[in-house]
Order: sequence, then structure tokens, then C-alpha cells
Amino acid sequence: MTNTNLHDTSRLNTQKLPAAQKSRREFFKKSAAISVSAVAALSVLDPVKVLADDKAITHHAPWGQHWGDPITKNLYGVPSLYEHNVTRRYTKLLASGNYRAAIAVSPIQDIEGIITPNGLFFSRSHGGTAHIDPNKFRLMIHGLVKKPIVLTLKQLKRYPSVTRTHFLECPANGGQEWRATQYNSLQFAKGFMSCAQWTGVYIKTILKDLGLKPQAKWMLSEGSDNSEMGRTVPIDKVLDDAMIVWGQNGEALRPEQGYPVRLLLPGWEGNLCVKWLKRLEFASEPWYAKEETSKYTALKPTGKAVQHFYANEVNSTVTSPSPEIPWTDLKDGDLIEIEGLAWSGMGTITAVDLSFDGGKNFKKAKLKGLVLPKCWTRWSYMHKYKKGKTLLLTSRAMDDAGYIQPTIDQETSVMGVESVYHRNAIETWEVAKTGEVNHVQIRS
Ligand SMILES: Nc1nc2c(c(=O)[nH]1)N[C@H]1C(S)=C(S)[C@@H](COP(=O)(O)O)O[C@H]1N2
Ligand SMILES: [Mo]
Repeated sequence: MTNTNLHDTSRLNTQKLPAAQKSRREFFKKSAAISVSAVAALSVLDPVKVLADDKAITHHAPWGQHWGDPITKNLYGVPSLYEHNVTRRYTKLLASGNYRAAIAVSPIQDIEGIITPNGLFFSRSHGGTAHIDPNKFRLMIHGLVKKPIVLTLKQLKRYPSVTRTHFLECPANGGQEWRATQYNSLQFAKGFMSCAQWTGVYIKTILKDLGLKPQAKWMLSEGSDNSEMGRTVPIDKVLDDAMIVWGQNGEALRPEQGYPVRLLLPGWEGNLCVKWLKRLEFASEPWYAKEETSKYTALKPTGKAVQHFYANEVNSTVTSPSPEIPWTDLKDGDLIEIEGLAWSGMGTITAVDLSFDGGKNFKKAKLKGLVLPKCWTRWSYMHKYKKGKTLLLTSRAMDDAGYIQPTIDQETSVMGVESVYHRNAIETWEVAKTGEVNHVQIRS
């Protein structure tokens, strides 16, 4: 059902997002009179004259001339009306005809900081979104443990919990672009990932209670959804940082993320993080489940395929500018912040370099805010815009496991172009003379 050929361009739905982004920019243009004077001291924007009788300030705005909404209106809060274009988007890529096996990509160009709001979290399911009554939920943990059990949700939550911030990425993120660029869009090209603060219990905590037998080397995790997703996890990862999670950014997991409970293997392929979890079984041998034989393997030019590659490698992207956030409204000499994300499933981001010439020369970007292991790291670089000059913006991240992103040539020389998964080569946005931003690939 999900055996979609990622390189079949006729199946790609290359929706562009001009309408959405245009209305957002119009909104900012309109509000410029209010916001500009506040930041003028930084001289990022042209100073606007401060007028003592600025009507936007001295007069009651239309929205201030009547009562606001009653507090009873939105008991579960929703974003501002003006943010209605900031949504996940779906594509024919990886989709069955009825969009039950499908992917919704996250608008990573619009995300602030390192947390993806739950309503914007990317979602990939092979059999649709299941809706599970938490009172009917059961989790069985059995196999090579001294005390096999079946837990209710309440019982599971009695184990001491932890809260950790980690990204989750489908290993097919960017996988449609091994041969050439397909999407002139950050959301579609790189939005198969998100980052959240997860709450749950370390599996090692539960195993202390149940007693793991020494012959146990592998763990099967199985979902209760229509796809019955099953994947095998090596015991080292289970005993390191594997979690069973029920909390996502301060509330219960969303149905699309596996409510009430999913497996989280920080930094590892999204596919291994089984949603709607129902069973963990310990054994001395791996299972060779469907999703680790027919898929989630990578065919190399040698004719051999890589199986079991677990961690998502060090990666990065420029998020602003991007095709969705062009520089068409900038004037010569404007100071502008270039921002992006970096992440590694193998550790913590140590540095991000930024190139303006497609990867020939690099400058150091600044890491912004919290820098956490196996987590999105936001980075920034202040740039003085030169109108009429074409730029090739390329970012390159490094992690504390000692890895650095390869060039496209370096990566394809080892992996060929048939391996849908684990693409982490450096990527380039071309900023055209007009300020439009296009996705390009630099090869030697
Ligand atoms: N039970 C179950 N777990 C699943 C899947 C599924 O279809 N069923 N999809 C997997 C895939 S391919 C990915 S990339 C991640 C996506 O997680 P998300 O939907 O929370 O973003 O969940 C994984 N876990
Ligand atoms: Mo996936």
C-alpha cells in the first residue's frame, strides 16, 4: 500500500504556497507602522518617524471599540484568525488513494524556537489515525522478562516519569531529492519532522521492576492501529534512552502521534517510534518485521542494501529565508537575520556553518537558545542584504559524535541515488537578484 516510488515525479504534488505566504506578509506590512518604531534602535529596519499623533496609537482601534470575545468562547484555544495559513499540508507522495497511509508535512518555516505546536506536528501513518479509548488501552510487556505484565494506562503512569525534548524525523525526510530537487518549498522538502517536549517513562525504569533476562537482546514493539506497525529495537538503545510517552508539549499525545501511548527512541528513525503502542516483547533474536526488510533499508550502488540504520544523522536547514519566506521586500543595506535549524540523532549540535556561495566558503553561525541532545537547535546569522546580488545559502552542521554533513556528491558517491532514506547532505537555497528564493542542488 505504501510502496510509492519516491522518484516518480508524476506522483508529486508540488503545491506552491504563494497565497498563504502573501496574506501573511500583507498582514505584516499593515502592522509595520506599529512594530517598527519599537525595534528601530537595532537599526534592523528603516526607522519610521515617531509621530505624536500616530492614529494607530492615539485612537481606539476598531477592535478596541467594542467588547472582546467572552471568556466562554474558546475553552480550547486556537491560533489567531490571521495565522490560518500556518498548517500542515498533505501530498500525494507516500499516500494511498484514500490518504489513510499518508504524510502531513509540518510548516517548519513558520515554527518559532525549537518546539512544534501539537496541531502542526508532522504526521505519518501507514493505516490512518486510530482513536483509542484510554479506558480500553492495554500494554503487554512480555518475552524474556521475569515478570510479564499487562498494564492499564493508569498503571503505566504510576512509574516515575521524565520530560525530555527531542525531535522526531521520518528517515524519508528529503528522500524525494536524491536525484534532483523536487519541491520549491521548505515545508515539502524538509517538513517530515517536528520537535516536542515528551513526557513518559524510560523503559529501563519498567524493566528494573519486571527483571530483564540476560538472554534478551532485542525488543519488538507493536502498534494496535490498522497497520500493526512492528519494529525491532536493539537492547542497548532500550536500556539507554528509549521511552514510552503519553505527554506531548504539556498535554496528552495527539491522536496523530499515537494517543494514548507511543514508543520514543530519541534521535532514531521516526518509523521505529511505534504509535498506538500495545505490545513490547523481549527476545534473543531480531524479528525482521515487514518494515525492516521490505522498507527502511537502503539499496547501495554495490547492489547490497543497508538494513538497521537507526539514528538520523546530523543535518540542518536554512528556514528563513526559504521559498516560503523570500527577501523580495528587502532593500539594499537592510540588516536581516538568517535563521535555521540543526539536529542530530547521534548527539548534540556543536556548530553550524553558513555559506553564501553554495559551500565554498563558510562562516560560523550562532547557536540560539537551548542546545540539547537529539533535539532541534536553532541557529542564526545577521546579514547585511545587498540588493541585486545572487546568493547560494548553504548550512552545514556538526555534532558531538564527531559527524559533519556531507556534500551531495560525497553522499551519493557512497549511497547512490536509490536509497530513499537518511539523506543528510548539505542543501542550498538560491536567493535570486529579485529576492525570490529557490531550492537548488550544488554538484561538482
Ligand atoms: N503504529 C504505528 N506507528 C507508527 C506509524 C504507523 O503507521 N503506525 N508510522 C511510523 C512512521 S513511518 C513515522 S515517520 C512516525 C511518524 O510519527 P508522527 O506521526 O507522530 O509524526 O511514526 C511511526 N510510527
Ligand atoms: Mo516514516
